[in-house]
Amino acid sequence: MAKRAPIVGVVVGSDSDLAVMQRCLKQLDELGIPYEVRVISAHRTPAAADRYASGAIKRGLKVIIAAAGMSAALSGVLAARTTLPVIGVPMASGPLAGTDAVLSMLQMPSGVPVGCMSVGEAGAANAAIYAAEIIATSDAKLAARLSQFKKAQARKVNQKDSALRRKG
Ligand code: RP5
Repeated sequence: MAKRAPIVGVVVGSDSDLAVMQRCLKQLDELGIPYEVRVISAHRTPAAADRYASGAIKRGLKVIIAAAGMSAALSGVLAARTTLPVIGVPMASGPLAGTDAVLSMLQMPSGVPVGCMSVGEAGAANAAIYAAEIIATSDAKLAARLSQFKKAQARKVNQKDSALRRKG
């Protein structure tokens, strides 16, 4: 079967972010969303960040997920150059363990929005789900898969609750 063209662009500021972002890629796979992964740095490769964001719509992307740590400018820089929704995932890298990254994503100036997820693995998973929710507004099949995902998640919690109550 031919590989489907990516509709989500996952950009990491460094390859050191990739281990945590595996959670995002796994979640995108599970939801059946084709994606691409790039290492692009707002500070170390600013021209590439500019090119990537300004060409993203033309290449068929619907959402960009940007993960970065420390002084995390990546999501904001990408958002500055596209009208696609940009979802930021703060990485817990560096001595401030993500506090710095979360603040830079939360404190975007008016006119350049970035959707800021939680720090680390939970944020990585949520970025994939959030991207899916955006795309699902015009994709009924994906909306159905998301609904199944949420039901399965609730079932798992209920099973744990029942097991605990059986133990007494
Ligand atoms: C950020 O700085 C990256 O997103 C990464 O989280 C952090 C450290 O990068 P490396 O020094 O490990 O490449 O730009």
